Amino acid sequence: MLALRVGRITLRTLKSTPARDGFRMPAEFERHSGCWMLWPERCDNWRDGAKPAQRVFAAVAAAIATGEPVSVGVSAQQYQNARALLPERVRVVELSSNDAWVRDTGPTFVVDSRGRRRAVDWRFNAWGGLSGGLYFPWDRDQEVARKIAEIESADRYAAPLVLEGGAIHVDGQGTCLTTEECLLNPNRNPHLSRAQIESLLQAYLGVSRIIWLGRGVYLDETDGHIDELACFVAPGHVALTWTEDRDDPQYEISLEAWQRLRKVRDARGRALTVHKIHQPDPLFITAAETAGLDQREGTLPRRAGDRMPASYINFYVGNRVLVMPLYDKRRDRAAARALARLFPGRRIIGVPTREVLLGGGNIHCITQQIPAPRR
Ligand code: KQY
Repeated sequence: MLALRVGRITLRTLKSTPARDGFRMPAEFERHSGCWMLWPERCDNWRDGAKPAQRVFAAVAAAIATGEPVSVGVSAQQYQNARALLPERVRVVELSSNDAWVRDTGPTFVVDSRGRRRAVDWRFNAWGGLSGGLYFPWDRDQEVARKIAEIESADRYAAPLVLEGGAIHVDGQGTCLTTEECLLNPNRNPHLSRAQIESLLQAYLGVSRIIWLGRGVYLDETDGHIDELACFVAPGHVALTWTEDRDDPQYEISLEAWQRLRKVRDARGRALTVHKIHQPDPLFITAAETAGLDQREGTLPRRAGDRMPASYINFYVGNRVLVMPLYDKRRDRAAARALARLFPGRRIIGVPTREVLLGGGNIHCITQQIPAPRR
């Protein structure tokens, strides 16, 4: 066990596992102490000097901050700009990273029944490393989880598994939802079998049942993160992105996920109720949008005409609000109504997030909840 003394608190890197120590990852819809985000700035991923994306990140932070404290990590160069664009109630902290996907680079927090909270620090390889990864280098991203854990005074488990937070969802009652396309992808943990990956998920998330879906959302550059495809909205209830268009390649993907979800049981033996949320109509990158990007070797190039992995599932469930992406008037309203029915205690706030989608993700990907410790 390595230890670091911060004031009167000693922060430890633990050699045990969360499950062995009685910790579990709570569901996102359980109570939070706060939320972390990172500030977008790299000009090869965020067009026009990242200015349009920064405005959207600020709107997301402002919406979440109505119900819980929000912290935003930002580079030294962007500190003053971020401070000026973010509401005063949002804490701005200097913290370097390679990009702004804290769902994937931040810690996964776990809690126990004694009111303690700890952090799981996964290995990160920029969604596939040197074979299929999205950029190089990613050394600062690898350090994000540890830095946030220290700021939050959380002891840390260093998990021996390449995993991004967007690749898992849990119900807080022993069940984890994930996809084969991502977690079994040879560009993540080629030396581990499915059974070994399952046992690491059990050990580090404190779950006993893994539900595997097949592929993620069509053309999702993360290799099919679950957080675009499906999520728990309550124990025993899953929301799934959906389309009725049989000619859309997403149709088959969603149908197969639905069929699997209808067959499985969760950790407590319950059958799952699946709530279909119709996807937005297909969205494509425009030439004007790609023209605003810097070209850089080692970064996945974006091409005009490419379809983006738009889904309403990539929302954030805050203490008082649910912050959802808006794309097109035709579909937004139905999705908002469906989410309002699924989260009756929360105000639904929609934020137009095309600028985040252009970077390859959405609201869930740019946020990371800190669960409230519970006794
Ligand atoms: O899906 C997510 N959790 C993150 C998307 C990252 C995209 C990087 N360009």
